[in-house]
Amino acid sequence: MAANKTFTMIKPDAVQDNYIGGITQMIEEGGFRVVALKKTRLTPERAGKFYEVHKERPFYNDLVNYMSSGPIVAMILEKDNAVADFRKLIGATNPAQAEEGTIRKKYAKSVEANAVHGSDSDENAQIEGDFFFGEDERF
Ligand code: DGI
Repeated sequence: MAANKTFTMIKPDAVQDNYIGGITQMIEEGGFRVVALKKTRLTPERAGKFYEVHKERPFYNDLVNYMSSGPIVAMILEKDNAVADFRKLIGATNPAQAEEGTIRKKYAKSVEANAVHGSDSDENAQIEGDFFFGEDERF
């Protein structure tokens, strides 16, 4: 994926609370174009693979259980400087530290149930987008 793309998920808590529309509106108003989008559910095995980089962290099992606890919405997004600009739009991992105007400030409940994922590098944006979407699902 080129450097103008990033990958996001709306996490189970936010899907459950009916925030798909509100979050997607903030994303589009933030200047991002939705290139690919699907609602799906991760099995514990798939969630474990997605978060493999965190497998030594103490919260890994909780994270995997949480991310497979209900449906999520996966998206590939396009904008100049997408990865960095999207992380600015979502705000800090812990919503208590997220700035006003960010998605996590508005929608996140806790450091775990923090409403959205955002890729942390161009390389991971590519890997994570490929994890969910085939070439014929991107427009
Ligand atoms: O890139 P981020 O999602 O902002 O944060 P990250 O890559 O450091 O962590 C990935 C996810 O793991 C994060 O969105 C929520 C979860 N997480 C991170 N730190 C903690 C955590 N979960 C718990 N329970 N406790 C933590 O300290």
